[in-house]
Amino acid sequence: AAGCGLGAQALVPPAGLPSEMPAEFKVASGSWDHARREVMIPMRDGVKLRTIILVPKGAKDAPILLTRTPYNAAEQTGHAASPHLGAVLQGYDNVADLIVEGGYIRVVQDIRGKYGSEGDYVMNRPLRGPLNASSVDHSTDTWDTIDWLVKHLPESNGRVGILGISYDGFLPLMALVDPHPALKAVVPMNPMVDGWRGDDWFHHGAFRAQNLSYIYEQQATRANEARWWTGYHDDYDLFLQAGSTGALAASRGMDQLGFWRKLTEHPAYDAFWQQQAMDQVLARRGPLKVPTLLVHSLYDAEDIYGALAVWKALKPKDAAGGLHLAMGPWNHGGEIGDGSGLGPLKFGQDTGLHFRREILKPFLDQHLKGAGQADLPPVSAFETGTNTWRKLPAWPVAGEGTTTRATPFYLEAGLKVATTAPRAGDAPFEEYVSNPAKPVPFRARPIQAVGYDAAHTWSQWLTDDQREASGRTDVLAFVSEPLTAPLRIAGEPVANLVASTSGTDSDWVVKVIDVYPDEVAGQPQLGGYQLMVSADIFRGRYRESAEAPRALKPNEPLVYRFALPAAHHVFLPGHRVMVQVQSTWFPLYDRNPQTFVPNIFFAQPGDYRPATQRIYHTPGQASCVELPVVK
Ligand code: PG9
Repeated sequence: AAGCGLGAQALVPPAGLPSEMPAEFKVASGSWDHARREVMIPMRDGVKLRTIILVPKGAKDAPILLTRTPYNAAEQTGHAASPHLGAVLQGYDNVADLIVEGGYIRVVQDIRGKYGSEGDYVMNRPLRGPLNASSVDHSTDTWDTIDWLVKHLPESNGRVGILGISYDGFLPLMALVDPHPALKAVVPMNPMVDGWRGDDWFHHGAFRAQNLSYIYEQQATRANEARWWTGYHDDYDLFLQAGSTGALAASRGMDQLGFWRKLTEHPAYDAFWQQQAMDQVLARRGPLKVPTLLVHSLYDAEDIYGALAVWKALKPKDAAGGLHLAMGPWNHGGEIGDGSGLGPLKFGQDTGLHFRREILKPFLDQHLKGAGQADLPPVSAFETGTNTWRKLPAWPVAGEGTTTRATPFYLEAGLKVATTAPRAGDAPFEEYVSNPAKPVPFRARPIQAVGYDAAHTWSQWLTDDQREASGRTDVLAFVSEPLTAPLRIAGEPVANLVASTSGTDSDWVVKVIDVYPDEVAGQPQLGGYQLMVSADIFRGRYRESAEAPRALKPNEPLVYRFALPAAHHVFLPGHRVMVQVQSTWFPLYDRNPQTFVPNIFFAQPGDYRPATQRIYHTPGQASCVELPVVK
């Protein structure tokens, strides 16, 4: 029956040659050290969620460790084709060593609307309420899932922990809303908490443009079959050629995607974002009901805001002491892997293993296995610079008998940083031209798209050497004299810029940088290194109100005060404190056209204009960064 053009199509199976493929192939799992079950768990609205359950052979009274994910449960429980659970779990969202050694039943579930689960998909599905008129959300789906698990897994001890990274760290926070009684431990790792203030979608109102590809792939199809395409080796070119992010998204058909439409309809911090902020959602519900271990990464390139925002919101209500915090020198999710170093940095120990063995394991043993009270301090925090784990009574404090004081480090004439206030008579400001046609690359070009395989270094870009930027005329690099004593900081630096722009809108990027000595005997490649300790961007139109953007008055020195991500760092003697200021950070963030437009997502080509920026440093107009110095 084969004919030209019919190719491999067999119109009718030729008689006399039966298929070689069995109707249903049975995996020979006799030698496996675990049983693999795949079930569709019914939610209260009838939608069924694909749930993969891995039960260690011979399990009895075993605790359950659950992860819910939009990133494919089959992949997360199939990192290797192996009969050994440890090999199968080597990868995202699993703490494989702890799960295997602890004899846990491992459960990973596709959330509603993604991969093997039924139902429809809504990005970070909000709680039932003003943003969700349906009868279900991640709180109810988790409740129904846990209820099913404890009733259908006779091998379990009826105690469930939920943990996950990022989006999968946001889902455990949802589980804390009306928690199921069998939920005994919650571990949100690097959770998405507030998408506008400082997590994945915006930072202080500037849009994280490189996440377009994520939205495209997550929302276009149930199993992410539609892949983002570019045509440029350098993401800098893709985004610059496209003009606004709205134009790029439209060229990719993203107007079909509900979340993209919602993003463009809510560029400001309105009710859409305020009502989703999980730190506030949980704070409004009163004291924590389930022991929770928040995990924060100091070099988190994706959700550097969330965990500490939840800590700040809930700790004051935590009389029972059920809330703990672990903070390490990791990238986003780095705590589940080898934490011996990051980029050029070496920490002298596997900080990831320390976290799993000395912090996470005692926490889970206590709450899921009924082991004794874990000897855990409220805060376990790694201090960079000295490479020291510290057990702290709270955060941000630096330890017993210490106080932390917001100390101004002033930007001064001659591109200096000093703790003495600027003097009258010095040059009143520094000036640079910010040109949207030549935005400052956020890292050395060619800039890769966001990616997580071995070929991508996205996950460590926060440790990139900032010399790339400090040599540019559109970046101001203020620097101190070499320190003569250690400078220890613990908490959030706060930028206080007195700045003007010749435009009517502007972004301000402030970076606090540890400048290494010109030569470093122990690690020559760190000679003169400019390591970011804390950095963020602020979209000027929101300086008076995050909810109601306003045009800036041209050439008017205005105060911009905004928090930078938390640091727990010691600037060692011989190092210097640098503060860099610039007005673009591209293409991680979209460009501010620097003329006030109703909606930057849809700025027109003619709106993008160069602007002359001034950073003031005179008495009364003294720009500074307040560092949380430990006394
Ligand atoms: N927080 C990660 C992310 C979310 C949305 C866009 C890009 C990254 C994550 O869940 O992996």
